[in-house]
Amino acid sequence: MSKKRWLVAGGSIAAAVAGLAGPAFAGWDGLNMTKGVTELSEKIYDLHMLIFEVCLVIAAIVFGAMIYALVRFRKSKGAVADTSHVHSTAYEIAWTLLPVAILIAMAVPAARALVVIEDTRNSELTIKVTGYQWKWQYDYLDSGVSFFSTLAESSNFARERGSGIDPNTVENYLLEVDQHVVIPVDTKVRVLLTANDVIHAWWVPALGMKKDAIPGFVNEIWIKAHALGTYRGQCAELCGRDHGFMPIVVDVVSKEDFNHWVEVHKAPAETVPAAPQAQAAPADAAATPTSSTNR
Ligand SMILES: [Cu+2]
Repeated sequence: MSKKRWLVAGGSIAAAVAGLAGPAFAGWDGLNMTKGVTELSEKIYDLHMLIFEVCLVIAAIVFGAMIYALVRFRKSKGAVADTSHVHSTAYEIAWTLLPVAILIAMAVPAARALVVIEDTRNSELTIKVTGYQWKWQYDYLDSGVSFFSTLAESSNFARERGSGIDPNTVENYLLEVDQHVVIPVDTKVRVLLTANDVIHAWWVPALGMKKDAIPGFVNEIWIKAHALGTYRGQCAELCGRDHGFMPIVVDVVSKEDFNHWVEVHKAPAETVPAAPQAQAAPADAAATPTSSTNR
């Protein structure tokens, strides 16, 4: 191929790549993982970007060298294979040690992030999350607030076959629940995850963590959100027919608003057992060993 034809070919490839990259970059935020709003989500995002950049550099070097060699030493230019480096011990050692060194260098920040992720000490609040087919139960262990959170009626009506409701007209379709989880901002919240039937997984992308909720096991994650707002997620473990209909909605509110919310929501729990205490006691006693053997 003449120099001119190479230039034309190169130019059209570049144009094609630019054409593809244009729309892709417009939606880049949708392609990449979210940075989220918690200490952990940002750590995980930074780690992800660091590893991604290392991969980009490696790819540029490897493909650059490969393309250069293909073009520069092509047969049509009279290149003859150089066999002097075949089975070279020095080369073998170099291309074994170099990747090992890169992997170790990447493992250091990854291990550091893992240690922080697993460290649930010094949490200020604990919420037990129990997965059911197909809803979530939330127990605030410190204050006794407890409730179930199920798919909002607006989504539930629209999802039914022949409902006549256009899902596009439903706000937060399949991402809205009747009872939001409420957590205070800038507070380390420990979340205990378990399930009462099959395996579910609790996942709110903006909060950075996703973990399985497994019957008979208690998994834990922690969240420390620094931005007020409403964050939505879904069950992330195929758990049966209505797996797609058990979303998660978390409200991050100020500490004052959270305390107020706790006061409002724990009030009925305190007044209800007061009257039938004598009746409830044997039922409780009978229920406790069963529930503990189930664990
Ligand atoms: Cu599920």
